[in-house]
Amino acid sequence: MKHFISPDDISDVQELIREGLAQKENPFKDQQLGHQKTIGLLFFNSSLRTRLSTQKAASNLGMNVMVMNVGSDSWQLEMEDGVIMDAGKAEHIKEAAAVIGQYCDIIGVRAFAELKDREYDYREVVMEKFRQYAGVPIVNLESATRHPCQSLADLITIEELKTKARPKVVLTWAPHFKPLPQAVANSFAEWVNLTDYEFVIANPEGYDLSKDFVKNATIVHNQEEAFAGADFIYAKNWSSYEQYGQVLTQDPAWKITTEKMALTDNGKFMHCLPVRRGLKVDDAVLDSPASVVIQQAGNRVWSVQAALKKILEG
Ligand code: AN0
Ligand code: CP
Repeated sequence: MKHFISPDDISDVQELIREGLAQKENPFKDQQLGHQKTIGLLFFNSSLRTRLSTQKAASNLGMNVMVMNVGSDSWQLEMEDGVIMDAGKAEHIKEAAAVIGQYCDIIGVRAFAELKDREYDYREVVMEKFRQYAGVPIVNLESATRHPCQSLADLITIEELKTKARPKVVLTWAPHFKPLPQAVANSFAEWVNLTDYEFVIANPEGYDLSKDFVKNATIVHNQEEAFAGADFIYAKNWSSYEQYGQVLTQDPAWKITTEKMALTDNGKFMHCLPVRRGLKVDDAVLDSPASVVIQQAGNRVWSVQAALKKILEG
């Protein structure tokens, strides 16, 4: 595997899930693979899970790890070509990515959507510039439109917990007051579409995700209807794709409650975290045995460890 930016970089999702589970079973089996190799983790945005799980996975593979918060620890980076750099940004991505590529064998990048200009965000400018100029493999630690390390961990978790060959998986929008990116939801849809699960997406009118990610998934605008008989409820807030980056509603009727979970077939509750208690989901759901969010976050180590292994193998 060359990069881990989108599912286009992988050949077989089931094989990658199996590799994640094998890493979980035996975390140090490939410790020689990363010996004397260095990974640089670049964060344009905050992180708890991605930062620590990737650091841990890389160290399990024997790698040296360097972490930098871009912009606050380093210079601020200019992404546009052909500009006269007479404002705040002191360094261009062309030099910065190429220089970091001199120090690292793999580079992980987190750069969220700005949610101002849909065309700009969906061009994946930051990830593509790193791919273009770094000269080494790039791992997507959540870009403007995708979060593959999260999605692979989500599928690993579903595979561990499913009680049916073909579980019903529901991605549901949940309320939030702040505009959040579509990346986690897009990516979850994109990866579930690589499986044979029954897949339903529930969101209010105006919140349909891009067709490029949703493909043939069933979209409903009635949450209760979606929850009926579900095996997995994956909650996430996202801002509108249609009216780009806007919060169109904060309707508390979309919050995940015990009553709604009772409509499922003993369904498990999933969320990528961080989650705002009481706003998106009731404490009673998060604190119930149905919630698998900690196991899911734990699996972030094994998902990225599987991806790093494939890259180190070339
Ligand atoms: C981010 C998002 O929604 O994309 C990161 C989630 C992993 N969440 C927040 O900004 C709260
Ligand atoms: N789920 C996830 O990516 O969490 P962080 O933003 O804390 O890394």
